[in-house]
Amino acid sequence: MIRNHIKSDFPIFSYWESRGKPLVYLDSAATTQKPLRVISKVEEYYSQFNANVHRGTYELSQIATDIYEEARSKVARFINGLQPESVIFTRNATESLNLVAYAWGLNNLKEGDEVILSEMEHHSNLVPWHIIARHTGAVLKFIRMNHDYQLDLDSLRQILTAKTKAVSVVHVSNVLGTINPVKEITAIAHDAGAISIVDGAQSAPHIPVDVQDIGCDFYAFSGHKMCGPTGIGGLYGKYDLLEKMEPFLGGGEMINEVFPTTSNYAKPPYKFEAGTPNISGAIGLQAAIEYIEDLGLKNIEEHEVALGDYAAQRLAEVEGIRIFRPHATGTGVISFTIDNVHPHDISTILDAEGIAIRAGHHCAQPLMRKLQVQSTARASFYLYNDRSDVETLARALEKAVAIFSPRKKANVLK
Ligand code: 7TS
Repeated sequence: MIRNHIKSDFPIFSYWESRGKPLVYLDSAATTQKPLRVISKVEEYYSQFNANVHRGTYELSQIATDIYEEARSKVARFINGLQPESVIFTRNATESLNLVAYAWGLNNLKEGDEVILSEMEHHSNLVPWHIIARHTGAVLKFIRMNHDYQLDLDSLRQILTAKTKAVSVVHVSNVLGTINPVKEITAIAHDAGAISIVDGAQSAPHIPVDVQDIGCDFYAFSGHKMCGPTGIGGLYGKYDLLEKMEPFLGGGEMINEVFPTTSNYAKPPYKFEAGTPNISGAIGLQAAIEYIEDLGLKNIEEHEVALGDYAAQRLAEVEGIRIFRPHATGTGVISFTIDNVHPHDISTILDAEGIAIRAGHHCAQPLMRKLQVQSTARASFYLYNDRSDVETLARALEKAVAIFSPRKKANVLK
């Protein structure tokens, strides 16, 4: 069980109100709110320890470096990475996935090679591969999704060939909440001699993640989706692969020696951290991980599944609603449409009630086409949400339905 009064850890819930109504924040899949503990840690860093890292010989810089490296160790332990050096700090999951596509893909793919993705990918795990496929002549293939919004592993086995070099899939879908069997997918990829890449943007914040158990070669995530600051994320990579890879960006601190026309590079993770990193972001991320760990990831997962199940059940009562959620694996993400009410209208009506949801294609246009919708409304729950938020949402949706139903409108507006 998750403890009570979590909202009071987050200053925004006492500051922000919309038209006199308290904030009901249901857009955590986009970004989560930040607890005071994280905000204070960032302030403490800038107030007391600010200096650049890995370059100063003075004490303050060495302390800043130690704090930054401690954050890396914390991230490694959080996802059970074998060693801190396997964790590269990036800006976000998008940058992490681009790093793999460019630094691994450009140098390991040739014409006719295949990269397998899935039908439920976020654009962050599609567009980088489109670019790399154009550069290399590699071919993209897709694991199919079945009617219960789950990936069909038989379709993966069918499309795998001797030319498949990488399988890159989302761990938890940001639209459907489906938890994909990434351990099994990784095993299938490895059996075929391909590497496995996991987009963990929606898993690291919500479920316990063990990259050694999954066995994947790369795992990407964002700090801002797990109570951390924006502008900090990470990429876990198997060290031997990272060692063999070319850099992604060139510049200061990623080098060993530089000559006028050539250079050679530092060891990972520094080879992939050109320029001054987001030091305060890494420190804030460590504080976020400590906050999450204090609550317990198992508790967070149970809390969100229970809330998601309750919301799915409660929202099913809303007239004309269609919910896109797998039966087998529940999470705290609920995408839906309502007959005759555009998702943007739903969002606008909810906003007037102080409820923040997202409406749109959720950066997953191919998935929208597969679902045969232009867009959906999406409520995404996190550790600070509770049943009263679900109730407020359900009541506001009933109001939205009534507003768009002339028959009922008169009663509601009375
Ligand atoms: N992968 C998945 C599965 C995501 O949900 C997102 C962001 C990303 C990658 C990219 O994360 P970023 O931190 O690099 O932007 N998803 C969403 C969303 O669902 N609504 O806003 C952003």
